[in-house]
Amino acid sequence: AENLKSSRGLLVVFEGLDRAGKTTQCQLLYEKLTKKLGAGRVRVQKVPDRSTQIGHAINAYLVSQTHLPDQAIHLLFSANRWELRESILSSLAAGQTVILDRYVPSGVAYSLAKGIPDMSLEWCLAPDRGLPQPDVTIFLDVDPENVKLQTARADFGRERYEVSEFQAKVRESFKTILGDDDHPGALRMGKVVTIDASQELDAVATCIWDAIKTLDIGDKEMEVIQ
Ligand code: FDM
Repeated sequence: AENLKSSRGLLVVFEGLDRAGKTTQCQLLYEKLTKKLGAGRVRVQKVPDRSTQIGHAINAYLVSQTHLPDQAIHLLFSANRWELRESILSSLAAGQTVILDRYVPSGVAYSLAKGIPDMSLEWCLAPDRGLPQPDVTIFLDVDPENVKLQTARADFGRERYEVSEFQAKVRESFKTILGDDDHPGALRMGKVVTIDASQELDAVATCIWDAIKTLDIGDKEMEVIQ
């Protein structure tokens, strides 16, 4: 994978509903890329980053310890991404590939799915404009009805947004944001690859690797989300 050896690191985003397998696939890709590129050349960043002060507030909201207006939690999620901006950019500049486990599309998709009239697509997207634009976005697509039935994922429902009717709306929002074969998405998120994540873990990993290894950013500069 010579094309992976560009001077800056790649910014890779994983997106999808809760329990789509993002965290597992982030780890598998991390291991594969580390083998190719060398130790320390890749890192995974979970978004939201629950370790910061803003992250603590987000966590308290997600586990229903606190109540916040929908607009306020939306802006906290965005602020949490802005907190990460500098470290993402410096990693990339130092040649380290950064894998993000969720990013801007989650921010927009979950808020939009609430169906609040004052929170339009435009409103939801505005605070994230200017954040680094990924080179590739991998959307792990699952049917929320199937997720609910998987016994291995029995702890589903712990957190605020883990309700399957809501997940179905989030899935539609993701499609609006990321687009599909026939429609361009509302957001420029680099090369968008949708993968049927109901397949076996290894099959999903293979699809992801196929998308990554053919990615050639050459000398492409980082762009921002517009
Ligand atoms: N989520 C995540 C949002 O609502 N907005 C965001 O900007 C982000 C990044 O928070 F339900 C939702 C998605 C999920 C929850 O995500 C926490 P993790 O992946 O379970 O930590």
